[in-house]
Amino acid sequence: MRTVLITGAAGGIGTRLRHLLKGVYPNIRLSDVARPADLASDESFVPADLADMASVERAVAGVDGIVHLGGFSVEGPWDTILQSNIIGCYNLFEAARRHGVERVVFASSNHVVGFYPRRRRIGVDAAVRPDSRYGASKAFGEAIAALYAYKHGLRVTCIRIGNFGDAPADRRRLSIWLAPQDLVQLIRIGLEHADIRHEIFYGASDNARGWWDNGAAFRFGYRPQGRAEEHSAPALAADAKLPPDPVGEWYQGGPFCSDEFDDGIEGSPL
Ligand code: 15L
Repeated sequence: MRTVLITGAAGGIGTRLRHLLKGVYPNIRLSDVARPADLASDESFVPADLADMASVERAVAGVDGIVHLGGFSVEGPWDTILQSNIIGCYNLFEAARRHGVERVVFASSNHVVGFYPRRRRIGVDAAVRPDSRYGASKAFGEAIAALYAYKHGLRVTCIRIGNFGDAPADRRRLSIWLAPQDLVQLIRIGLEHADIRHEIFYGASDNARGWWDNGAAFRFGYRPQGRAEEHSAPALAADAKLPPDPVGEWYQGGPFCSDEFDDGIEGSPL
């Protein structure tokens, strides 16, 4: 990979990645709707609104690989999700095909499978159970990724990111935490591993309370360094201050499940 584009470069994960990936690839191009406030003189930036194909094509032209973080990263109104995550994701993959991009790493989310109970351990082959319009849009992104891999030969890796940050924030995040360096490892597997064709990985660190079978990532050499349990005391203390949420506490997606919840399948053992 000589030139790698990071979309959503001004967002929370994008901002960290810009710094962590510096020097890893000869050229890194950043893209977002608005220019990051702290852009350095040696960083290249192309503005792009994901819903506008022409601007996405300008951002994508000439790159070998893309880390697609762009889009709306929490639950939101349908039109926002539609523009950013549905139309935007289609535009990104279609622009990648038109410009002969070799690889895409797609930032999917744990909310694709949020409606599995916490007591259930799932792999990447479990049927999707999105917990929100946001989660459903990420499932759409995974579907588009598979389409472009199987039909057009793009090498694609979808990472179902748990919760990215320096430390897990509460009980739920002890199970789904993803340390920044571990995300870098997963992205580098997606961009560099010779055998990648189409893969789905869970974006989780070495979490003793984890819910996911991440065998696929391990087979590609992933060796997470972050250990959630080392942060359990502050995470549990923070958790004790949260309001009770029986539905959210049952399901893996937490508050994304209880938000707008009515007459759903509450407390299902499966
Ligand atoms: C996500 O997908 C969101 O982007 C992030 O903001 C968190 O809410 C995270 O999931 C989570 O589940 O904690």
